[in-house]
Amino acid sequence: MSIVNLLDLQVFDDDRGSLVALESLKNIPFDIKRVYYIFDTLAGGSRGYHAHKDLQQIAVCLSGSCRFILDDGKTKESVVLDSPRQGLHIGSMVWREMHDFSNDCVLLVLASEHYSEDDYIRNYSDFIGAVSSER
Ligand code: T46
Repeated sequence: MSIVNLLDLQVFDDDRGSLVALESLKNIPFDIKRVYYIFDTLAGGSRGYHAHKDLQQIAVCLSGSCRFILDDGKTKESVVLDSPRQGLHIGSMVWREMHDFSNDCVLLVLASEHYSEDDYIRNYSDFIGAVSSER
């Protein structure tokens, strides 16, 4: 099974433009506790390089594009986000990296929990150790 889980968001297109609504436990499969966005990323810069113990997130590229690498410790996959019509669902215990940000990239992220540094695994060896012991 692929670890890249792209959700097609319902878009209300009409002659004025387009609108997408994101609702907890409706088209977003968790209760949204936090929203953040990433913008003004430097050319050639990369972000992420961590996993979360419990957090679930949906990332939507509102403008421009970027590329995620997702890794569950067994499989590593790459996916380009370049549409506000799709959301990438990132579950817990998935290592993520973000690369290839376009100048105009605005990345919106919906999170299932409030911010907690304790939920992060920022060392790849620790991540591999944790997923191996779960199996
Ligand atoms: C993720 C990817 C997709 C806060 O204070 N509150 C927050 O809610 C967040 C997300 C971050 N921060 C602080 C912590 C750091 O001092 O903002 C700073 C930058 O965070 P970080 O280096 O973790 O950013 P990214 O882009 O590497 O990762 C972020 C999220 O942290 C992470 O959960 O999955 O985006």
